Amino acid sequence: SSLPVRRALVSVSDKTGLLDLGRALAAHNVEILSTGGSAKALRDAGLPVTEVSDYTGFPEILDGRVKTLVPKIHGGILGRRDLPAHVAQMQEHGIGPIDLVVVNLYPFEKTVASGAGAEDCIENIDIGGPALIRAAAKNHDHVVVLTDTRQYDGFIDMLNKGGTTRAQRFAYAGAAYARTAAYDAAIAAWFAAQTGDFLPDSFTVSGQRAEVLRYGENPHQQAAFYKNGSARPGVATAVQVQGKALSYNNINDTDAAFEAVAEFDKPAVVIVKHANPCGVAVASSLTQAWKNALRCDSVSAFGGIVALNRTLDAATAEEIAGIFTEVIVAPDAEEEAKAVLARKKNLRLLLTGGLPDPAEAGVVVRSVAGGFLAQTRDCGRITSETLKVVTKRAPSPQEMEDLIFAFQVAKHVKSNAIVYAKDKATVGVGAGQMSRVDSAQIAASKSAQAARNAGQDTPLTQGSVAASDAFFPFADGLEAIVAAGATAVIQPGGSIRDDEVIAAADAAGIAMVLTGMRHFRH
Ligand code: 93A
Repeated sequence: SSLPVRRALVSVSDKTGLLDLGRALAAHNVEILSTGGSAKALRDAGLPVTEVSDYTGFPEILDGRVKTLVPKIHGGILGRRDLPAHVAQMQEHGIGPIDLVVVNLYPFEKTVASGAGAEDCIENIDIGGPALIRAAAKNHDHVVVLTDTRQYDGFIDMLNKGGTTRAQRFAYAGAAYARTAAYDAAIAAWFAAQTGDFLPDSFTVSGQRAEVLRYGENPHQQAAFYKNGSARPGVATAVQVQGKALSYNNINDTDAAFEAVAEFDKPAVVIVKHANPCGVAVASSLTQAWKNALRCDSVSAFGGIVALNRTLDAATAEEIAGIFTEVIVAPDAEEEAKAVLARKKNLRLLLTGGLPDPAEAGVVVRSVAGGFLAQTRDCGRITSETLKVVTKRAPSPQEMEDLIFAFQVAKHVKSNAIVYAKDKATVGVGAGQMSRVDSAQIAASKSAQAARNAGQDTPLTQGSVAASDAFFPFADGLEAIVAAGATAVIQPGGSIRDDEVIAAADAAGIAMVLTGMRHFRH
């Protein structure tokens, strides 16, 4: 079901690879229509080419601002070959089908980067090019669209093999819209930069709509929340039942808490402070999970964000309302629970209508100076089948359950992460340290403090298990965990000193399992 190419429209600012592409098209007897500069380059190389103005019978006007913006071009791209009415109208108006559109845009980004003045930048806003690209991409059932010179070689291969498949045209169409979106984002960013202000209303990231926030991470920073229209249950789609408007930090922390709580099937509670969990528990009821999560670090939980993976009931709401909480997020809440929370005017209650699928594919983005980084979401999930016991002692079934729980929590803790857990509740969380040993020790000493606060002398880490988000480069991190009283450890493995680490575990008589999967989170 390959689609052959009979007529192409070529209009490119960047002439890289143009002649090779032109030669390939000529070799396949493709009629080439082209605009001024592109047509000249092809003609100079001896390739047969028809000027768009000759083809349409309408000259390029307004210094080239109107070259291809005519029905004979756009009709030829947009007409559906499978609809008799479209075919008839095209014939009636003398519009021939165009099967391939090769366009790269006026170099707006390069012009801005060169330090050019405003007039020059504005003249380099391409209007006709994006129109051609978007039209061709829309009609990808019948039209191929190339928007990047690096696509030419692959396309020429397809042409030599008889044409393109629908899947290939679909992929080109997606790339085309990504290009026009990025192009318009660059233009919008330039406009925003001209005023010297961050203007969330005009500053768009890939066309996403912004909601202006009162301020950013700190009061002297401006901020906005860009929602991408995804239906994923979470902070962007939640209904706010009560409370003040969410702040930048609230949104960030709520997201961290809700994504973490969605990892668990049984009733679970996650308490987050500063984007890190300070208490996580799974239990037979939400109330019990809340109590167990709070026990881990009730000091940090003050002013925290609480996420639940079940409909919030009145008894649990009553418990949570007992301490100062910024945000509660849950799939739903019983009317009685809402009534309990209504007494706390400032507390925000967010209902998401469901839980996100932790395994759902997605992309996460962060900015760095001069650009941004994108990666697929960390959907990795270990299963008991893929774990490898490497010590003389194997974990007991109960330890194994806690190990898996602790590792799932560690995935949501900033690196270096060490998580101690017992009976499906965290008893110590060490987050965000530059040294893994520090994370292990800080979690243990916080846990000892939590025990003292509760009037006990045995630290909660005594008899717990521990998870490490990445391997132990040396045995010292493992030794700190042993010193805290843990009896089993889960970690990815893969260090060149794994043998030393395993020997230290054996010497201490503890069990160790390797996951083969790392959960860095920076
Ligand atoms: O000025 S435009 O916005 N008006 C148009 O009708 C138009 N058609 C194509 N710019 C337009 N183009 C752009 O011209 C293409 O996107 C391409 O970047 C450039 C190619 O011009 P030339 O072939 O004369 O070098």
